[in-house]
Amino acid sequence: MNATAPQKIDANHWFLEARFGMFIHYGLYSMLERGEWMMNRERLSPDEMQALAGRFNPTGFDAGRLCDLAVETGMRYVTLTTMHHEGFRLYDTALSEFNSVRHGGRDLVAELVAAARARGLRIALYHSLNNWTDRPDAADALESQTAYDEFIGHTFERIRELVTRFNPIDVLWYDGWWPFTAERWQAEKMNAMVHEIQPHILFNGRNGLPGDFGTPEGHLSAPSPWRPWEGCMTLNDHWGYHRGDHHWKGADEVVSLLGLAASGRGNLLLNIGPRGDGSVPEASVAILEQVGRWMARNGEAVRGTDIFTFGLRERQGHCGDWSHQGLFTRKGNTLYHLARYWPGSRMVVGGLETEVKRVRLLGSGRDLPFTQKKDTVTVTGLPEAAPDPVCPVVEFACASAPTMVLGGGMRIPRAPHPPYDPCPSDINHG
Ligand code: JFZ
Repeated sequence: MNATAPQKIDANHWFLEARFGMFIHYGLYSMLERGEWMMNRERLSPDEMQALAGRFNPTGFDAGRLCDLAVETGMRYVTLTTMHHEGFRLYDTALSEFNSVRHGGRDLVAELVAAARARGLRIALYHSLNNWTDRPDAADALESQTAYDEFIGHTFERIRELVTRFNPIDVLWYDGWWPFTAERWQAEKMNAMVHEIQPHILFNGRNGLPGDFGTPEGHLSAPSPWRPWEGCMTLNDHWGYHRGDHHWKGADEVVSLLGLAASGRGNLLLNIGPRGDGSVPEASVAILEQVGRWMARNGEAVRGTDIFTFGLRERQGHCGDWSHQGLFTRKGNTLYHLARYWPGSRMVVGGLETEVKRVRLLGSGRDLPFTQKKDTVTVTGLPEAAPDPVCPVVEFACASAPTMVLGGGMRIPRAPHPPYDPCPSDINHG
């Protein structure tokens, strides 16, 4: 039995259309205000965590507001940490007292699932396989067969209860696979158990199996060969709320991440880390609102896009080349240029191998004058200053599916040559 095959994500699957989701890291750690790993990094005892649970009071956690924010940002799904590594469950459970109903009187997963459903958002539940509070823990399980049997039994029970209580949901997002491989997690059996309860559910790849979609780490490029994928990113430098982290990404950086996801036909799962009381830091809200305004005007440049490689012929896979002015995405015969670095009233795009029929500034509805000579298009009549506060998009309607090729020299040589990149190992990271 192979729980990962056949592929569940067909051409019309919601996951391929979603493009943009909200990751929510919330738990007891949020009260500690130093990221979601603080219990581990500062060696907090179970007693200290119990005391913290006694004070858990998520008065600012507003599932409706969170989901409204996701919708307004142009997101199509939400991914919530139902239990992170600290082990605190944000849902009602018969299996542990260490939960948000016993402490705080709220089933936050139920609240979020209901709010998401009411708004037509898809739902992904993050769940850490191991945790630092339950005994036996993963370290015990590694050292003793009896502990292992008990540990795996508990893990299976927990997952079974989760997908039974929250049914249907769309994605089960495993994490915390330390210290086992798929085999020791009995991951095939685990997925099969979940499938029996929710046949449609998608799995990420963090129980050791490839899962239904790829999860690139630290970069947002499509797997090679392509398969459905999702890249997750923080809005500052931490997943869980950290009082000292003010290193926020600008809306323009978020849009670039979205553009990267779109050009690789993948999804961006963008994180927010609510504070201890569940309220969302104002800085996060402000960024998402800006991104939302950009999406309302320019969303078609990232939604429903096909894979587009602004490419070098000699490269394999989906590793694209770069532009001095921003990213490119494609949908059918249309090319979108996300011009993060605005050139002024005249824009030149070289390397285009397709005939351009029409050029427009997205959101303006006005056709722009342009000329095309060989592989180079020159657009004129553009505003001198960037016409969008975040990232203007110029749309090129083409006669056929656009392709772009540029190289390290001024023309593509008619003879084979090594890649221009200095370090071949950087090229095939797909
Ligand atoms: C994990 C968690 O430990 C972290 O707290 C957060 O929830 C994040 C989304 O997921 O962190 C990871 C997981 C995988 C890798 C790195 C960090 N990895 O594979 O390199």
